[in-house]
Amino acid sequence: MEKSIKKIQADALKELEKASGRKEINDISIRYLGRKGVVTQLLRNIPDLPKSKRAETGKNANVLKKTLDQVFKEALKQLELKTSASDECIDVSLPGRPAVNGSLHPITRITQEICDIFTRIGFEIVEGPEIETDYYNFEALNFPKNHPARDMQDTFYISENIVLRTHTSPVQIRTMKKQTPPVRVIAPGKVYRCDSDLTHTAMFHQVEGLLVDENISFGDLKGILTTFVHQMFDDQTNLRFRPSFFPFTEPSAEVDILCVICRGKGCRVCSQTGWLEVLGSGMVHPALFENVDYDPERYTGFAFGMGVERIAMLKYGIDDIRRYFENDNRFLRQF
Ligand code: 2NM
Repeated sequence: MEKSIKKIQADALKELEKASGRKEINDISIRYLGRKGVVTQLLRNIPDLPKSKRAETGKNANVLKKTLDQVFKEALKQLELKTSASDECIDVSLPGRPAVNGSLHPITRITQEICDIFTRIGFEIVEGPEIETDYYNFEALNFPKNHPARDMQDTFYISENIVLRTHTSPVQIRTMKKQTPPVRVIAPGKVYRCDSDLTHTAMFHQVEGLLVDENISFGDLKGILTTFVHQMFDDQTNLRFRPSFFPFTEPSAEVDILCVICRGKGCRVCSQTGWLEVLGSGMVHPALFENVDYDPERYTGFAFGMGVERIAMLKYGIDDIRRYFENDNRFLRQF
């Protein structure tokens, strides 16, 4: 019996030496230690041995069981280490993964370009809340109580007197209430209107500007906005000032540029007019000065506003406003 225990161990180790895979090691383990395994049978037969041999053989058989158990476990562990080492090794000859560069959203880029042009000529950037009171969004800006823009159809109401701002002009009112002239500010930011189709989204971006001082004339408005258009598009761009109406300015003018697509001949983009509207503007209405406690006899000023999406569409030749908000990287990467 003593001899057979030693032989069992020797056989097992010899078999293990030849084994290469996980399955082979497991099979050997089952053959020796499994329910019908060699060692298991041996232990089961111990009660049938002569009494004098039982204790000694039992002890040796248990040692064999423990030894083989450890040896098999160790063999599996070594195999694991060897395979994970080869799985995890790095092929240094492979080309690296390209690092993808991020880029600014076209709306961010154009907003910054507009702001840069105006800050270079002395304007300051101001910001304000996107949730506004009826007073700052409409009342202080000289919108009459029955003005259609105040309609629930056009404005997002949070409550009777609280709205999502429909333009960034309330920021200019807040600025004028805080400081005295001269005031030279531009207000960039998100604005909201209850409106969406091919050319309108419920949220869009605006930059509005305001300049107030003594002796500011419509000539100053034309000079500053001509400089802006020449820097934004190119300095050969033809532009015109066309009479218009806004509640907060009098007189008011729309600024058009010669159509960048057809050069004035008339096409689909300019609706056959040869001109594209890029800005709204005008001389600040004296009623606004009253509302912010500026003396309308002493101060005059001009204001203007533009939609950033629209400027970017004209500059980059984008034909659908929804492209900005689809987050398709193939589109966004180009800017
Ligand atoms: C426009 C057109 C004309 C404008 C007016 C003001 C304020 F608050 F100072 F009076 N800010 N922006 C203005 C004037 C905006 O956008 C089409």
